[in-house]
Amino acid sequence: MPSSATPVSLPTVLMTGFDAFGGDAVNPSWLAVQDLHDTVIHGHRVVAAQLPTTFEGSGRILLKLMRLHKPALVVCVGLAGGRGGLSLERIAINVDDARIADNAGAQPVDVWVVPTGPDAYFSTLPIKAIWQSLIAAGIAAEVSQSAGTFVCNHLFYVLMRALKKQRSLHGGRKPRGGFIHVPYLPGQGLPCMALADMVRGLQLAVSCALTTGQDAAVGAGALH
Ligand code: PCA
Repeated sequence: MPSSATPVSLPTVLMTGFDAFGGDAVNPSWLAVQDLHDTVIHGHRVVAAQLPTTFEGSGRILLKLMRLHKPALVVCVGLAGGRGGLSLERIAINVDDARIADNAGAQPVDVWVVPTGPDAYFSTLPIKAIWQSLIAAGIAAEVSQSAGTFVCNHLFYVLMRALKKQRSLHGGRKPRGGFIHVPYLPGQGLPCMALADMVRGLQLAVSCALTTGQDAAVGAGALH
């Protein structure tokens, strides 16, 4: 007998990674979030999407995905070659300043992300609590004070601006979000991290963001 119960659709977590850029063959940020696509974390279904490494396209597509999925949480991920662990970005700044051209050939220098926007937005992820849970799980991690001035910072700024303007959803809680940089994969450069650890770390970060209200009060000085 067919069930009369209406299938309950789960709230969504939107995760994004970037395509390869700057001469690299792959971008671990996309490989890692792709692994989490369609998984369920604390009653939320993960939707993973790849964004182009372009100033123009990345933000535009992110906003479209946010309108479509109405996520309770958004975690954007990118590669930061040279970082030693998962970098929990604290702040997005209102400047594009590209050392290399993006994948569309654009290379903005010292221009605003949003000319009328504030200087910066803070992540609304509980970055200290996430840091603690990653270290407890044996995954290299740090709180980072700069996401750079290339496409990742640009996307982070667009994300935080969009979240700031949103009303509360899901039981009165405002959707939260932020940005996490991952290191190189083994063979891509040093320092590096295995893909499985990146995936486990991002899953833990999502889980922590969905279950932590107030961030942990641990000083940045205590993190190293
Ligand atoms: N990292 C770049 C852009 C795309 C990516 O994965 C950055 O850190 O800006």
